[in-house]
Amino acid sequence: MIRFTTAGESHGKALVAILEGIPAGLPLIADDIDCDLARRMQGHGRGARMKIESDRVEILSGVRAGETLGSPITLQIRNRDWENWADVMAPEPDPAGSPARRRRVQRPRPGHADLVGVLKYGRSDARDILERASARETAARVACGAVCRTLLAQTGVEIGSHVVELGGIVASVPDTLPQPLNAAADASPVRCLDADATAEMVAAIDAAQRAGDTLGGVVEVVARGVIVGLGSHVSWDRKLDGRIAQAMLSIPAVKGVAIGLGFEAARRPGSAVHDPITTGDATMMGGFTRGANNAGGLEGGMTTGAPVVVRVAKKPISTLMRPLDTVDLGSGSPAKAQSERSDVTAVPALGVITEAMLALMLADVMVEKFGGDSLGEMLAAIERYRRELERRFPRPSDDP
Ligand code: EPS
Repeated sequence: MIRFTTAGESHGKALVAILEGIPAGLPLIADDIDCDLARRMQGHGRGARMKIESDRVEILSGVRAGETLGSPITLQIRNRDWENWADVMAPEPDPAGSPARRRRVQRPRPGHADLVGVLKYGRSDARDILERASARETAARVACGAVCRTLLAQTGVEIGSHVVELGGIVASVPDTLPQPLNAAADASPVRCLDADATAEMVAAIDAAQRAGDTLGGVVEVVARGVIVGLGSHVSWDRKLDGRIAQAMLSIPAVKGVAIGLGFEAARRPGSAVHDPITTGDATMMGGFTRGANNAGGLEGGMTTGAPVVVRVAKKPISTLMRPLDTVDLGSGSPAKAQSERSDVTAVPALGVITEAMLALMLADVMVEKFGGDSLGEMLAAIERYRRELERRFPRPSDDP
C-alpha cells in the first residue's frame, strides 16, 4: 500500500526518498517535514556534522498547491557537507595513475558495516560501504515518516517518543505520559521526561566523550488515537507487530524491539499480563475498555485501539575516538580502527526516527483497510467503520 525507498550517501550531494501510496488531497507543506528533520538533528552528544547541516526538504514531486496528488512523492535533502567531500564522492572515474582518493578507509570499525560490506561487495575501500550504511540515511526516513504523520493526524493519531535509558541510566517514567509527548520530551537535551535522569545522562555523555567512547540506550515510541483493527491476524507478513519490529530493527545500530510489556511479559503469569476487557466508560473505538495496556496496543497482529507502545534499543555508535582493535585491510597487520568525526550518542535522535518508522507502518495499514485514492474517501470509510462498530456494540450509556 505505502511504499518508500531512500537513496543517497552520507557525504554525497543529497539524500532522496520516494514515497508512494499517500492519498490525494492531503494538505502538505515543507514545514510539516522540516520540523521533524530539525528534531532529528538535536540531542546532547551529537557530533560536528550536525553543526554543518541544516536539514531541509525540497519536495520534487507528488504535491501541488499544498496538496498531495496521489502520485509518488519525491523528497530531497541536500547534504551541505558534500561541498567538503565533492572530490571524495565524485561519480567520475579517477584518471589513470592518479593517487588513491582521499579519506580511504582500510581499518574497519568493529560494529559497523565496514568489514562485512567490503567482503561481500568486493570492495577494498570501506568508504564504499560506510557512506550508505551511515545513519545519515535516517534523515530521508524521517522525511517520509513526517508525511505519514500528517496523514495520520487527519484521523486523530498523535505519535511521540522519549528516551527511557541512556548509557545504562534508567529514567523513571510517569504513569501517565504528558500530552503532547514530544513537546515535553523535546524540552530535555536528551529527550527524557525525568529531570534527574536527564542531568545524569548529560554527565554520562560528557564523560564518554572525554574517554573517547560512545553510548547506547532505549527509547519508547507511543502512538495514541489509533483506530482499532489495523493490521491482521491472518498471515505472518500482515501482522502489524511483526512489521513494526522489522521497521525498527532496520534502523542503524538497533538491536532490540519490545512491544508493550515486551520481555517482562515472559516472566509473569497470564493473569498479570493480559488486559481485561470491560465496557462501562468506553473510551476506545468499538465500545470497549481495557483494564491496562500491557499488550502495547497490539493483539493478534492488530491494533486494539489502545496506544501502540514500542521500546527500541540501540547499541553505542561504532566510531570510537579511542578506537578498538582491527586489522588493516591493506597490510593484514593488527591496527586500531578508523576513527573519524562522529557522535558520542544519537539516542535522542533515535526517538524521532522510531516515530517516523511507526508512522510509516501505521499509515500503511490505515490505507490498506480504508483505501488510499483520496483523503476524503479514506476519512469517509473510517467514519462508516466507526458507526458500524457503534451499531453492533452500543455502549451501555447508548441503551434505550
Ligand atoms: C549522521 C551523520 C554522520 C554521523 C552519524 C549520523 O555524519 P558524519 O559521518 O559526517 O560525521 O554524525 O553517523 C553515524 C553515527 C554512523 O555510524 O555512520 C546523521 O545525519 O544522523
